[in-house]
Amino acid sequence: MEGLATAPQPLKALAPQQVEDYHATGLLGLDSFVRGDWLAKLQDATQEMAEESRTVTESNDQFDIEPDHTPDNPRLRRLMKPQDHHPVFAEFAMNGPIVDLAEDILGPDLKFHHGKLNFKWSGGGAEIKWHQDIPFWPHTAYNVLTIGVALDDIDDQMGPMGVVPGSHKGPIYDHYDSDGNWRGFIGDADLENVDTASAHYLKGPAGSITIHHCRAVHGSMPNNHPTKARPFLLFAYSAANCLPLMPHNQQSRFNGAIVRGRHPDYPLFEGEPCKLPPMRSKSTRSIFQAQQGN
Ligand SMILES: O=C(O)CCC(=O)C(=O)O
Repeated sequence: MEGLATAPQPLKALAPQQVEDYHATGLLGLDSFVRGDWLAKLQDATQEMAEESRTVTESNDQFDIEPDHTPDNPRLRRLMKPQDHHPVFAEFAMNGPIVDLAEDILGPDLKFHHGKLNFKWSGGGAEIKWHQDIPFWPHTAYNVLTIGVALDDIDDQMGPMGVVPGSHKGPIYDHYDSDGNWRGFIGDADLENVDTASAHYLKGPAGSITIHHCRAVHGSMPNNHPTKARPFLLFAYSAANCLPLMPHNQQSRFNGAIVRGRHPDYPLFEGEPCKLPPMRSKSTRSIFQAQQGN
């Protein structure tokens, strides 16, 4: 694949082998990377947000809720734009230790794309079907990645995210159905060509990290833990010369913020185009709404 960023020297958080592994497989997992104060502050902010969601009766620009969410029994799917709703999330996205990881992989000029906090509630919290990220938000090139932080311990039962190694070097699959409707996942016929059985699952103690390439095929099963939600904080970054081709689905004052280095003189273009998603609409507000149809 063309256009891979050269890792800056010296690296700030990763070993050279880890950067190489990321480029070879399209994913990287790091156990207990976020610790101490940062982890405690993120967990507290998450708890505050879950409490705030009790008053919500239908999904809005902040909370994506399951159909049976109630004040006594909140069932959150996602907090959209966590960076806009709590200063701890904003500070973490702009200056937290994960920014070094993004810089080590993408290079010194680094841009924030978007953030989300997927809750995947206990007792069946929604699956996320196999998909690639880049069809949701195409860019001029593919130096785009997402960093996920487990905000609680995650085990097999809790629907950990699985990423198919090497799939970032394969095709970009159609995320529309055969009638041309946006569905936000890869159809069964295409999935036959993806070795989902080889997926690497992010499990581990709270503070563990996953990094996945924007073309990597990934997804997760429902959370079948009887009592524990699976809060998983995700922030996407790109090399600064890799520009979004469509408006962001959600307006955030952080969209496009340069978090390291400088705004580039020229954009980077990679040859292979990505089919565009529909223009912003209710059905594209969150992957849960697109995939589950509610
Ligand atoms: O929360 C997960 O398990 C997967 C996250 C993801 O793929 C997404 O939100 O696009």
